[in-house]
Amino acid sequence: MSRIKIGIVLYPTFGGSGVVATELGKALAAKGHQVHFITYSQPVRLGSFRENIFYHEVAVSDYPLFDFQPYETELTSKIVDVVRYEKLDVLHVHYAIPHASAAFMAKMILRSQGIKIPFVTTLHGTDITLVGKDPSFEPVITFCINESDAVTAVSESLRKSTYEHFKVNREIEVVPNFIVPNIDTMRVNEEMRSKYASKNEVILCHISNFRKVKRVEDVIQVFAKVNAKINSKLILVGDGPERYNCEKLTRELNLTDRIIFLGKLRDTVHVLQIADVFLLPSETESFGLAALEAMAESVPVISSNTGGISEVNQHGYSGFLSDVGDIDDMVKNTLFLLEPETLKQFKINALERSKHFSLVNILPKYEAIYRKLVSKN
Ligand code: GMT
Repeated sequence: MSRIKIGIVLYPTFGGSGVVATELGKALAAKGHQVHFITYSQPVRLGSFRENIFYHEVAVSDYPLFDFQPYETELTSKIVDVVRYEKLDVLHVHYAIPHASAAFMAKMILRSQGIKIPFVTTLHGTDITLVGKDPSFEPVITFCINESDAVTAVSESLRKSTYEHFKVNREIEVVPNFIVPNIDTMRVNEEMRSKYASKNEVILCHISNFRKVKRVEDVIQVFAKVNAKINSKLILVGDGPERYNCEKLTRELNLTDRIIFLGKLRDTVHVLQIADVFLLPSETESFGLAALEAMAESVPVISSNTGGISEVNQHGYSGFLSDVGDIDDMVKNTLFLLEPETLKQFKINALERSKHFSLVNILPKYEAIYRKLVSKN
């Protein structure tokens, strides 16, 4: 199988799209492809020196004339440069805004220089369900989706929403997110767990970017009711606009000794290893990568049934799903799940379900898309 030179354009932050794009690039590089990441700061999951991986930073200039720096223009110029001088075969842009329009513009510029470059756009969620629907973005998003050489969505639900909300007249392939095998053999032990909870306490966990859409206050409300019945601890990982409100609510509920705010963590595996249940009550979620990552560490999931979560978390098998905001139902399900024998079985099921999203099943789907485009070029 011949090596492909792929340019990956992504957000480098803690968001799911950046995590998926980075892990995909690392996996492609490990298979012998050459991967060039293009973004404004080092992707959080990129880590250290690895063969076949290159990172091209987009420097955002700071001219006093601009009230808003033209990131998309700087990104486009960087893409043109990298494609031209690294002789890339294909571009893969994650998150439509502004990556798909930058890729389209770069493609046009390169075409004027006699260079052909196809691009794949992967839709991740809020680029369609929240931001993309905004009338000020919509014409650009519709155009770029239609002009991409291939388009993928991370769930069937997101594919459907894209057709519902945009005048899209082309095929969108569903390529689900995936789990990278955990090569870290160190499992967190009882001693580490005991630092956060005593033997008779259970640990609930939530990981997110604390945006409104994640409904972290619901996590706290569910926890408060569960804790009233079963001695528990709640570990919250991440940071974002809602953190202040969540801390305030924690104080109002007198739960400061029960709820632990860890802030942002580069690697969440070890926290998941001491958790019993993962909570994801989001308002909208195109896939729910955080839930999948929990399941891969044998942690069953209590979630809302919005968007693509039901394609990941299987109701009554790897966890339970409730309507958005139905705190009482989530409490009922959590208490049921925490019955020792039930929990034991659901932990096994969660791990089993996560295997459906193994990297080995998903990587060839992206490789096939790249190959098809490269052979057409
Ligand atoms: O809000 C987030 O979780 C970040 C966001 C992003 O774009 O980085 O996540 C979206 O993409 C993830 C990876 O494909 C999905 O797992 C998330 O469900 C999706 N978020 C939403 O739809 C709210």
